[in-house]
Amino acid sequence: MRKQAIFVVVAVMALVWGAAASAQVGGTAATRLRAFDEVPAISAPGAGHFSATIADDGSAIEYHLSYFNVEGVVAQSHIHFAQRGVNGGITVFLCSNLGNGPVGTQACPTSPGEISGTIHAGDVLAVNSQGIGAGELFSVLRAMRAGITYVNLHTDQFPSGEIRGQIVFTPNPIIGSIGAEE
Ligand SMILES: [Cu+2]
Repeated sequence: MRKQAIFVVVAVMALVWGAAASAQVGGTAATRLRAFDEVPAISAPGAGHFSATIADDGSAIEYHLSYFNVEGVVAQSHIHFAQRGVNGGITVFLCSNLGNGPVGTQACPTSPGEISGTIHAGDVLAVNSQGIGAGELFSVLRAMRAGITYVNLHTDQFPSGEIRGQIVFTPNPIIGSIGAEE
């Protein structure tokens, strides 16, 4: 009987803990961009760095992207949805010089260059063939936490991408304990 009661208490605690953990979406995300990570790989000297902070409530991604030694004329950059080694759809425009992004898309500076910005739900594009709906920032964040998003920088010389990096997510430490959640 006593053992059973302990089991129930532990099970309930695990459930509460699990709920708290799954609500924890805040953290940081980063990647190095390089030509070798393109699919197929490209031999070019360009490199870049992407870093981002994801709000604890999952409502925004603040990012910074820099790049240098890019050979082609910078055309556009996006966050894509796919695992390493696979080319996937565009979920978010980071910048574009082609006039093909959503209203408000910033221009990409020539290399070396850097941009920063904030992504909200309204910036998420549908990738219907891969199950992401327009505005589904939570889907992008879920993919980002799982390592299934990448940043790609496209140039005129390499239109499908010249440098690329798979995004690695690091969650914020869970502050407080059970019952401390808002
Ligand atoms: Cu792209």
